Amino acid sequence: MGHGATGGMPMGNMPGMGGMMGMGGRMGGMAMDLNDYDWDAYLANGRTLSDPEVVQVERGGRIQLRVINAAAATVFWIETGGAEARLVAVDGHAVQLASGTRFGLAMGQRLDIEIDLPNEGGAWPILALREGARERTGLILATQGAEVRRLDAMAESAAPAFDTDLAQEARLIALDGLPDRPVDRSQMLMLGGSMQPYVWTINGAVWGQHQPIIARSGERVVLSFHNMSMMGHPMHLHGHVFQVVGLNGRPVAGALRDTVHVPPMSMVDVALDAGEAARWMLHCHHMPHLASGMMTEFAVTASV
Ligand SMILES: [Cu+2]
Repeated sequence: MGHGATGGMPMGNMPGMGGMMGMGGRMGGMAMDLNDYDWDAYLANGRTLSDPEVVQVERGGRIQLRVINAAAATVFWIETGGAEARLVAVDGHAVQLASGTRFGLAMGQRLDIEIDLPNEGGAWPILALREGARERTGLILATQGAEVRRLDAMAESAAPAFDTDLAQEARLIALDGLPDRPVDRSQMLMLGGSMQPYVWTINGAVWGQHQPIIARSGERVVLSFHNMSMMGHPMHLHGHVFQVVGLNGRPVAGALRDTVHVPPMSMVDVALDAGEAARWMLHCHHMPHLASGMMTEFAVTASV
C-alpha cells in the first residue's frame, strides 16, 4: 500500500486547516488534523481500484493477508467486507485473535489478517480506506471464473478517524509479552508541533537540536509518548521490539510492536529491553513530520 509517485500537496497552510476543510474531526471541541497531505493516487501493490490486483482463491479457503502501510502520510483502514476476518499479528508479532471486518494501521505498521472465505464462488474486495476521507484502494480475492466488478476509488462517505480513543490498540494483547522485571529507566517524550509553522518536535526540539534518550544495553526502559498536538503520530524505534504497556495511563499487556500510533492528546507507554550499544533512530513515521524534525535517537551504551 502506498501513494502515487508524483508527490503530495501540503495542506498545512493555516492552523487547524484540516478540521476547517472537513478533513479532520472534532475532539473535545478542538480540531483534529487527519490528513495534512493529499496525493494523486492511493495504491495497493502498485495499483488503483481502476485496475486492481485480482488474487485467485479457492472457495472456502483461508487466506493470510500481510498488510504493510508503506504510505508516507496516510493512515488506512483495511476492510474485508463480506469475508470473516481475524487479526493475528501486528508488526510481525502474534496477538490474541481479534475478530472483525475492519482494522486500521498507521504508517510503518503491519497487520496480519486471517480471512475465512465462504464456501462458494465469488469475489471479495479487500479495501484500504483513507482515514477521514473518501479515497480508497485495495485488491480483489476471487475464485476462478467469478465476476469481478469495478469499484469506484471514492467511497460514498468518508472513513472515520483511526483509533483516536485507542479502542483498537486496547483490544491487542501480546501472545508472548516481555518477561516481567523491574523498570530501570523511564523517559517521557512530549510530541508537539503545528501546521503553521509546519514543524513537528519531540521534547520541544527538532532533529539536530535534540537531546538523545539514553540507556544502557540490557536495561528495561519505559518510554511514554505524550502527544500534545492535534495530529496522530506513529512512533517507530529502530533495532528494538517494544510492548505497549500503558494507554492513557491505564496499564495493559498490549501488543509487541516497533511502531505505535499515538493519537492526538493521548499517551502511550511502551516497555523494551535496550539492545545493542548503538545510536538508534526514534521518530514519527509520518514522513513530512519526520522531515520537519520529528526524530530523536535512542542512544544505547554498553553495559558495565
Ligand atoms: Cu507525526
